[in-house]
Amino acid sequence: MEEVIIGVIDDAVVPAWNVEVEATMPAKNRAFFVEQAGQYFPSDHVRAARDELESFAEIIASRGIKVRRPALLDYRQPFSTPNWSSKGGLYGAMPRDVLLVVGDLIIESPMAWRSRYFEADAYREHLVDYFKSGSRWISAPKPQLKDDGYRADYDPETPWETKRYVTAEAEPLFDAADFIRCGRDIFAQRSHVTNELGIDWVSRHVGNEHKVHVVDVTDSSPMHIDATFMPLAPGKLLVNRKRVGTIPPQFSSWDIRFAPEPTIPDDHLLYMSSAWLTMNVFMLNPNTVVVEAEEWPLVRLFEEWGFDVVRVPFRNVMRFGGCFHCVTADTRREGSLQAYF
Ligand code: DAV
Repeated sequence: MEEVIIGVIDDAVVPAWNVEVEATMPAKNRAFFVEQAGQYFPSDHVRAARDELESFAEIIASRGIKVRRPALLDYRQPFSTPNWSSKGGLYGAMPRDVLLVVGDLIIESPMAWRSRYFEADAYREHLVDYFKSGSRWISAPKPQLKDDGYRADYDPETPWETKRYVTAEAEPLFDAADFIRCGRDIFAQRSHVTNELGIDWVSRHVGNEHKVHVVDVTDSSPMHIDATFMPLAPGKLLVNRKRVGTIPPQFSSWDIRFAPEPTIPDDHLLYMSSAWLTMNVFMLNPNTVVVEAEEWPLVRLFEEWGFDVVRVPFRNVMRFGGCFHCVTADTRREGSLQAYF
């Protein structure tokens, strides 16, 4: 790892509760979202999360890795397009969702949540800078996100087996975090925020050097592959056994392990995700993994597996829907493009 963007949380705003939010957010938090949309999250939670996030950024920088941070923006500002309006934005906390980095290509994602329509703006200064130093910076076609882009018949209560996704196929949509790369191969999931046209769009734009494969995911509210399917290093794959159906054949000779059940207490409020964020770990190099400090079963699994483990407290950040992998976008790593399969 040479360079990474790490999000900021100070300016986080509760996103408007639309169908596409309802499809992926914990149902028990519905009232909170509906009442608080467009307002700051509770300040004690934000402060505690910020302290952890800043410590994490310092740990990364102290290892000689260049750290960039997004701009703080006023996400309480309402905005509109000719087709709809939003009470506000969300945050600049999760660069992994917004920016898809494939070698020297940086792609701004066409995000399915209306509240996230302008989220790439937080990274603008860095994107221009990367462009000036030679990156091929592009944005996927800006989605229109009209009402017909979402399924009117979508019901979050439908059991998984008969479930459809909340996003239709009206236009390409994807979040970068629904893709995870192993050298030349990129593994993707269809989710509520990434549709088939979105996966096709990425496949065509990463060129002949890369191939996109779709993973068979059985998650009932899929949004982002990085609490589901985590290639860690050559030959080592961490899988959420509750969410992956058939493991892609490419991994047949890899050492595959299943993530242990999270140990986060039930009364620890996670506004925006399940507790499986525990497996949303971050690799500093092929041997070193950053893990949430209290997740002892996962820490032990990694130690037995031969990794050096860096334990960092992050449960307050996790309230906001992401762990170490989500809050980062690694823009430069050492080494050349490899084929691992
Ligand atoms: O487990 O709720 C979280 C994905 C992080 N962006 C979950 C998925």
